[in-house]
Amino acid sequence: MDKDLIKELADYVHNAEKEKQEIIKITTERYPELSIEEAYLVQEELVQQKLDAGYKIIGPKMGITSEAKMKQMDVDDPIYGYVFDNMVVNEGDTISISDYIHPKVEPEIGFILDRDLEGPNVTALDVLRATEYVFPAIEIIDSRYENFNFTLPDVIADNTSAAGAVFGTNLKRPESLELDVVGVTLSINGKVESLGAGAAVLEHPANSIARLANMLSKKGEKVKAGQPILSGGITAAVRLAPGDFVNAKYGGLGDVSFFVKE
Ligand code: OOG
Ligand code: MG
Repeated sequence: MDKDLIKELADYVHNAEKEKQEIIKITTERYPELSIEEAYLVQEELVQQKLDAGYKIIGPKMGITSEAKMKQMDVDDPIYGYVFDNMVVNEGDTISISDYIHPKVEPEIGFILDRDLEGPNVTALDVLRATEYVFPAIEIIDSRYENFNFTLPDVIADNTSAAGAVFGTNLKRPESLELDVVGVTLSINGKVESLGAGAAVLEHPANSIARLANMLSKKGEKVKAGQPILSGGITAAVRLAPGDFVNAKYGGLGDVSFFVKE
């Protein structure tokens, strides 16, 4: 795959994000043979374009780490992408639906490490020993592809649909909780739309961060201390509409919420 094609595909997805205009997925006809390795090259180019535009990486995110997400999206392998500074939504804030294409939300458990983790042999135990805090979070995803329809390479090239992140401020030490049995409800306007427990994410959310460290090591990168890291949606994602009050409430980990307007 030559540099021109990588750039062309990154431009294609990046323009859709900037113009909030959905596009036909890459593998439909632009480049049906896009492999997972190539898709990460497109993602790297997209990330570089954002950095060149002055945006900053806040932290990495894992995706497709639960059965619920695999079933909903019809893809079946964990992937990673990046949350940028312009995607961060403060707890209690209001977002405009018009800033997105067709946004959805999913509840996630966030991690902050106090030391870097470098693969390839990182385990969940290593992650827990390196975790300073865990916190409640909501990810806003907004696939740039028509109808949220994509293959694994397509969604990797699209920075794993990253569009927004609400990081809760209720920080807890990891040893104060059993993250696999922490339950969560995702409610819209007071009605529970989805629910699950931490174990939905690769049996324990720490496995997801270990997987991230091991995947990043393939390109010589580490999971860095101090960054908020999203471990992946616990439940299927739920579509947003103007007027929504979105709340994710966790057992022992508090809650996080925000509003949606036109
Ligand atoms: C891809 C992003 C998946 C997660 O937590 O599973 C993701 C998508 O569903 O559009 O962020
Ligand atoms: Mg997610």
